[in-house]
Amino acid sequence: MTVDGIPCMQMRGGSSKGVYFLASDLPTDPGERDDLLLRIMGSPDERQIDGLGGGHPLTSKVAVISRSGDERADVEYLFLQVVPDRAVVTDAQTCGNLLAGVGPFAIERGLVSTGGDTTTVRIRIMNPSVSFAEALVQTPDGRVRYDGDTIMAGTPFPAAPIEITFPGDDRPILPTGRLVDRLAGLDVTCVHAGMPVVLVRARDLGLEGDESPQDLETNAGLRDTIERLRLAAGSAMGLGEVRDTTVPKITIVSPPRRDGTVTTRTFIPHRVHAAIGVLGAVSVATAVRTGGTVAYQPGGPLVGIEHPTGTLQVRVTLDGTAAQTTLSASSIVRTARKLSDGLVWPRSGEAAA
Ligand code: NQM
Repeated sequence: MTVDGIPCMQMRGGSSKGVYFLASDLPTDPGERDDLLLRIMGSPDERQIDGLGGGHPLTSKVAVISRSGDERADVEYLFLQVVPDRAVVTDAQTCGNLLAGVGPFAIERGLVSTGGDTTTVRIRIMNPSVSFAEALVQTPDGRVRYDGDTIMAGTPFPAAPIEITFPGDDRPILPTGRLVDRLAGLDVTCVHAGMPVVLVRARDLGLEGDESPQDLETNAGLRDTIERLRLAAGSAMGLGEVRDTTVPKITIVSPPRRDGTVTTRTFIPHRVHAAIGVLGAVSVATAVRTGGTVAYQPGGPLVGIEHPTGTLQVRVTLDGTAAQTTLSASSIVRTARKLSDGLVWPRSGEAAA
């Protein structure tokens, strides 16, 4: 069977990299769509050598964009994580990093018209948990501008800033209703302010908290503990059986080493993030500013999240106190870059036995 090329754009979005599609260029049936995406990205294969995926969860991501029927949004964004080494495509989480490319992609594909030097793109997020975001994209001369001076930790090169704001809602950020839970023998805080995250103190795991991702990933005992904790937290947080999903994330917290508020290392959930996810960082920041959690630090709305490749600044505005805390707004600055625009040909064969 001859398969025609499928239009797509490759973009770096924040500190991740992915393939962006118009929904109308993909099958509407989710099973057929996911099968096609596995064949486009090169999964299942740790190296994804036969596809566009980069052999790591942060470079094996897909954004599906369409015009929105909701009057509160211009476009809809569905994020799909294509697992590199397994035949799994999951929509259980969104991705705040690929989100940075959604505004530019929507403008490039003519779904949103530019409106002056900057253009606001209103995005409805179709994955569970976060529902809307607004992205302020630089658009001088009616075109998306990618180059600029903003350096974003986790990406070595400067680019044009994209300011992303998330409205909050009235859901408590602590899904278990407790500031601290005892799970898998550890005191942890389970938080969900856009991304389900379990916070655990480095010292409770016998760690300093500033170990390299590679040292953490190769520590077999630690990986076992993290997975036991994750499975227990999944049901405590109402996420059900999480063995085959990419949530919750586990963030190891310790005191800041530089000018930030907290040091983090995040399992996403089996590899360790080279930086930290955007909504993961929003969740961590809300826990940092909520009295009584395992990460509490008093202070204002700006929280500096230190991670393996720098510091990410998140602004959070909270309402309520203790277990009743809610998030009323958050914002973050990201950058994005168009890498290629063209057609992709999916693999047709199955893996050799
Ligand atoms: O938390 C990685 C990333 C992400 C997700 C992950 C993200 C977010 O850095 O919003 O952006 O946690 O799986 O792209």
